[in-house]
Order: sequence, then structure tokens, then C-alpha cells
Amino acid sequence: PPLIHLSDYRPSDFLIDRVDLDVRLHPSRTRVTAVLALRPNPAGDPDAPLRLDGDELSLVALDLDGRPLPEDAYAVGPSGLVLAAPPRRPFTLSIVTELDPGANTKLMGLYRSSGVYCTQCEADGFRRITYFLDRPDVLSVYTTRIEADRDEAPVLLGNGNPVEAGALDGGRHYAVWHDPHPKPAYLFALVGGRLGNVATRFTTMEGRAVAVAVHVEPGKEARADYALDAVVRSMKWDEEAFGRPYDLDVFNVVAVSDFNMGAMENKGLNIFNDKYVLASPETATDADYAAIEAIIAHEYFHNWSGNRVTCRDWFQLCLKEGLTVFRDQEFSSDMRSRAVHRIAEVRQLRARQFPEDAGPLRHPVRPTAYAEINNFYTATVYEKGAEIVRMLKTLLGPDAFRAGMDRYFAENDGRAATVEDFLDAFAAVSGRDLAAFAQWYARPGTPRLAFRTAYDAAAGTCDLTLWQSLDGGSALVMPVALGLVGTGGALDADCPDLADGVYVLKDAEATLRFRGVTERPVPSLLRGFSAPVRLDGALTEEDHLVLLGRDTDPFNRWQAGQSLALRLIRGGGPADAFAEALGLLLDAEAPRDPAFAALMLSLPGEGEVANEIEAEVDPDAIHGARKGLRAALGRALRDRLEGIEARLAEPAGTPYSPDAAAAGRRALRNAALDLLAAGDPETGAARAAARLEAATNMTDRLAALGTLALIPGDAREAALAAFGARYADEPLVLDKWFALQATIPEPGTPERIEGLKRHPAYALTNPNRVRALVGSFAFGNPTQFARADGAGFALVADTVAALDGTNPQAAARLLTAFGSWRKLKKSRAAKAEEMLNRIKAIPGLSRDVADIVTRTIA
Ligand code: BAL
Ligand code: ZN
Repeated sequence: PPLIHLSDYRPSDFLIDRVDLDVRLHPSRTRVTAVLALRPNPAGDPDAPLRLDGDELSLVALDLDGRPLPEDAYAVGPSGLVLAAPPRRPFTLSIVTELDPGANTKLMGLYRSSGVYCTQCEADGFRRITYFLDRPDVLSVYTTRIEADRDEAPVLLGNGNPVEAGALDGGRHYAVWHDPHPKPAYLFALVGGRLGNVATRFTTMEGRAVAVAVHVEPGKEARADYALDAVVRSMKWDEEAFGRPYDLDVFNVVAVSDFNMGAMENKGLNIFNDKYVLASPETATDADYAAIEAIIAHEYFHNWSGNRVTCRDWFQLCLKEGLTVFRDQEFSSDMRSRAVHRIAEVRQLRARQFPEDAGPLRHPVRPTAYAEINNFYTATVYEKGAEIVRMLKTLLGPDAFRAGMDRYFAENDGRAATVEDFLDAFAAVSGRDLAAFAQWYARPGTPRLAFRTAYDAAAGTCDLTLWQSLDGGSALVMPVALGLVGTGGALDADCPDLADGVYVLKDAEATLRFRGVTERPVPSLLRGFSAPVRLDGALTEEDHLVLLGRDTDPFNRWQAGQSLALRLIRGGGPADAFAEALGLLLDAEAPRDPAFAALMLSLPGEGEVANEIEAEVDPDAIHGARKGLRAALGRALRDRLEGIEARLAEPAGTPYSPDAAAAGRRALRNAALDLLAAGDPETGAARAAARLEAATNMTDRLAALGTLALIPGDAREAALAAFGARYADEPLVLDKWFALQATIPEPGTPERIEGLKRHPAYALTNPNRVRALVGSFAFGNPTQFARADGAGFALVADTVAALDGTNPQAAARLLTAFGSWRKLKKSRAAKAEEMLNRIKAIPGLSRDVADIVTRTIA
């Protein structure tokens, strides 16, 4: 597919100041009249034709300044509509198009989800509604009139504020919405359908009374309470943490069941995948509640970082996404435990972004070329993008960071900005030159950080040498939070190169001298994971044990445990010392911080282990080694784990609360169960079955089922069948059940998946179902996905092929599971390559899938 380059960016030749839309909803013949107030852009080419984007549209009528355009004045093609000689003055174009929302399986543009009309316009869906300058630097004021059958769509929602509504003849009705804030087309949205809601009011710091509502399938209103509360907490937090008030009279969230993304930040009308709205103790886990809180916040925070200040072009996607992820991470950290949340963020980064950055789909946080922008909503843009913002805060300190954010918002409000505009704001308030730091946006790959210490006991000094490396350029500016640790805890040594415990590494190599070092120190580096790099280990097992037990930085205590586990998984050997240290840590931390203790018990995932391996990856060997270590730990820690299990049992009748403290206790108790079962599968199965029976909420029920699912036998099959029957009418719960079965690391799993594809609740047209069943297999079952006979690759490739015809975005996303194929053992890599070539040869492949397959094979 042809590439679009950042270096080719040119301002639009025309601007659209106002858009008046009249949308007459109909299941198969929706009629859209768009009246566009156009004018030539002084910054554009004065002789240029007017090229409006369009995709799968049917043009009904086209008027210019109230008169039909003669047919020879325009040309309509598959990618849009061109007026060769448009007026060189302001003019009005009136365009009538007809759409078939019911047939829109791509879930881009206007479509129907379980009977509800909804839209998704980012990145380029608006061109599937009308012909338009569908690019983020064209900002317009929208007025939208929506008309529908009252029975079919009693609720009609648009961007901005409601203006007018009323009844029409023939059972029809209408609503008019006006959004005073100029916005790009990707933020347009409308919804029409039968929806229930929960609602409240929020008064902003400016005194604006905002009507806040969350709309869901009728009957599920009670499951929206947590999301509604999260909206209000987000609104308040953004005022307190960033001084950002909400700017409309209403804020609506709508949950729909067919959605490609997690959610979408349309102005005043966030549309969500229902998975990230609906929650009840019976149907959602603690992790679901945390994800709902985070994603509600994320979309709300976009109102400033994305909507008020938007992106000039799609290359700047990280400008809104990285920043908004950083903002939602900070929110979640304030709502929950900062240390625990940081660990969760880093686990996610390592599990998703590090492999991406090491494989054929690697790209800079700000890409310089793309064939299909929808393939760049990646972990690199989002999560590494957030890490860059976090590093900026570390480098500048909280006060200058906040001043820089204030300046960025003030200078760019109502504009389509760039990464340069963002960095300029921080440079201006701090007086710092951020040119070298900006390299983080441009350089793909995960940098490596290596180190060495030289301790001179007689002089009481310790020299710490740091090296950084990343292919393709000079050294990066890297904040390294660090300290020295001894057998009694943090060492109070003096180092003039540190400011607030942070050394800013700017060169390829640097040596820091610590004075007053009274014992052989262990360096604690990258505290809080202060930079998204790989730390090359030069620590001994004893060093890690010191950090595990004594470091003052909770992230690095956890990291020490991960490093010790990695050593054992990769190199084998007795786990006694690790188990003993974990035991002592549990004694201290389990009563104090159960969530942290639970994280200490979870070993690096198989994918993370694979990331660390330079040689060819054998997923079976990794799985076997990890399983062996879990079994050894389960046996060694048995008494303690049983103690935790007993102590943390909730008294009968305790009402469920999704708060972080209660969730932490459940997480630890369930981690204990899981490790005990790993150590002794036979009693573990019985224990898990009993816990399943006794569970009073989905967190405990799913955890017990997950433990049982790893122990083959009749008890497992019976439990799976009972769970499936119990939740037959709960698609979001069945997704958990699909995912759990898809990740069973046994040879029978592909066949099990084939069977589940025939389950009445499974549908290739619903992205959540496909992600749960096939996505979980592809991304979460390394031994079976990459199995030697190629059956795992074939299963995923077949799904990609089947899906490409209806939903290319979802198909392309699934295909990225092949991203690490080259690292596999040769025989398995050959099977993966065969499948990739088979996909590549499919005639009429979508641009989305063609782009991923081409880059993956290249
Ligand atoms: N803008 C797409 C969905 C999100 O990142 O919020
Ligand atoms: Zn976002």
C-alpha cells in the first residue's frame, strides 16, 4: 500500500468554518444533508481544486450556494469528490448522501450496534457519513439535527449542547445539538436508540452546572453507576491536578456492544465499548472496575488533551494519546496505590510495547510514514508516548511540568498542534533546551542501560558507571532515578550528580562518584522505572535479594523479585533463596499492602521471558521452566500461602466493594490459591473447586475458575460447563469464559476454540467476542499459538482472513499477534511465515491487513 509521509504535510487548501448536518436515521437508508461553509485557506494553494474525502458513500445531491452543481463541475470516485474549479471566495456546499448503517460491518462511520445507531469517526470515519475535509487540522463548529422513528430511537444524542427537540408526523421525532467548540471531524458523533441511563450533576470550578449521564442498554442501568461515579471523579481530578474545567452543559457517555476500540472521546458524547462501562459485582472483576475507571478518565481527559487542543495531523497521534494515557495513569495512581499502579503500567509496557519495539512492526512514537493510520493506535504511541511525558515531568520537576502543561493548553487552545508545540511550552517555562530529549519521539527501539560499580572500602567511595545504547543515533536524555542500598536499607551516601535522587544521563557513558559509602553497596537503578529502557543485569543473586528485602523503592523491590524469577526461569537452579526471601517479604507486606504482596507473587509472563531471550525462542521450554518455578514456590511457601488464604477470607455477608484495598485483599488471596495449586495440583483442584462454589463475586469466581482451568480433569470440565450455563445470557462474562479456555496451554485448545466458535453467543461480527476467543489465544497462549504443527498459527490466520472482508481494522489488529515470529525456533518460524504468505496472497486484501502483513514479513 502507498505511504503517507510526515514530511509531505501541507496545510489544507480550504477550511470549513461551519457544518450544519441533518441526519435522518433509517436502518438501511439514512439520509445525510451536510451544509458546509467553506473558504479558501490563506495558508493553502490558491489554485488548488477542492478535494473532499469520501468512502463508500452514495451521493444524492450536490449544491453550491443553493444551486445544483452541473455534472461536469465535479467528479466522484472511490476516495472522494473533487471540484476542479471551486470558488476562490467563501461559499456553501450542500451535500446529500445516503448510507446503510445496518450493512456497515467495519464499525467506522455510522453503524448500528444491537439496534442502536452510533458513530465512530476516528481516524477517518466521518468521510463515511458525508464528503468532507477529513483531516484533524480542519476545525469547524457543528450543528446537528437528528431525526428518527421515536419507537426505534427515542434517545437522540449529539455533540455539544441540546438546543431543541420535538415530535414530527408519522411517529418521527428530532433533536438539534450545537457544539460551540470548533473541532475536527474525527470528534463528531451521534447516537440514536433505546437506551436507559443513570445521571447526576457536576458543578465545575467555574460554576457551570453540567448534566452528566451514562446511557446503556435498558435494564442495565444499575451496572452504569460505577462509570458515572468515575466520570464525576475524573472531572474533579482534572480541575485539581491540571486546572482543566469541563466546557459544555452536558456530558454524555454511551455504551455500545460492537466497538473496535475501547472507547472514543467525541466532544461531549463519549462512545464506549460496553466492556468499559458495565459493571456489577456478579459480572465484573476488580480488574474490570479498574479498567472502567481508567478508560472513563482517559476519554474525559481527552476533552482538553485531544479535543480543545487537537493534533495537526495523524503523525502527531502521540500528542493526544501519550499525554492522555499519562494523565489517566496519574488519575488511577491517585485513586489507588501509586506503587501498585506503576508496577501494573510497567508490566503492560513490557508485555505489549517492548515486543512491538523489538519486532518488524516497530515504529517511532511519532511515526514518519504510514500506509493505514488505524494500524498506529499502538502500544508504542500510547504507552511509550506516556512514558515520554512521565520522563519530561521527572526531568523538569512537578512545578515546571505543571507550568508547561498550563502553557501548552493556553497557547494551543482551539488549535491543531504538533509535538514541537508541546515541547516548546516546556522549554519556554523552564528555559531548558529540549531538542535532545525530543529524540525519544523519533527513535524506535528500546534503549539499553548497562552499569558497573567500583567500591573502594578504604576511601568510602563507590563509582557507578552507566552506559546507554540504541541503534541509529546519539545518546538519549534519560532520567535515571537511583540510589545505593546496603544490608540495612538505603545507604546515606553523597553524590553531587543527583538531584532528588535522579541522574540525567545525557551521554553514552557517565560515571558518578558516591562518597561516604560505609559498606559494599548494591545500586538500585531506574527506581519507579524512570525511563522506558532495558536494564542489563550486572547484579548477582545476592544483590537482587538485598534489593528485594531492603530497597526503599517499592518498584525496585518488585523488580528484584522479577529479576530473580527470570534468572531461575532462564537458568534453572534451586529456588530456595528466592522462596525464602519471598516468604519474609510476604510476612511483612501481606498484612500491610496485600495488593503489592500479590504482585510480588506473580512471576514474569511467558512473553516477558521471551523478550529477554536473544536466541531463538522455544515457548514450550519457557512454559515448562516457569511452571516448574511456580510449582517450587507453591511448595516452599505452602504454609504461608495457606495462612493468607485463611486470613483473607471475607466474613460471610461482606458486601462487595471495588475499592483498591478490598481488591488488593482479593488479589492476594487469589494469587495464594493459584500458587498453592501450582505446587500441588491435586489438592489445588479441590481447593479451587471449593472456592468457586463459595465465591460471591466475579473476581473470586473467575480467579478460582482460572486456577482450575490449568488442572486437566473432570472437575475443570464440569466447572467450565457450569460457568458457561450460568452466564449464557451475559456476553461480557462469556468473553471471560472464552478467553480463559483459549489460554489453556494444552494441545486440545485449538479444537476447543473451534467448538466455542459455534457457541450461540460467539459472533465474528462482534470485536469483543473475537478478541476474547481468538485474540486471547493469539496473544496469551504462546505454546499453542506457536505450536510446532502450525495449527495455532492456522487458527489465527483463518480468523484474520474471515474477518478481513467485514472488519479490516479488527482483522489487522489480530494479525499483529505474528509480530514476534522471527524470534521463534526455526521450524516454528517457518510455519508462521507460511501463514503470513498465505494471508498476503489473499486477493482483495484490505489496506489494513495488507499493511500489517507486508511489514511483518519484510
Ligand atoms: N482516540 C481513540 C480512543 C482513545 O484513545 O481514547
Ligand atoms: Zn485516547
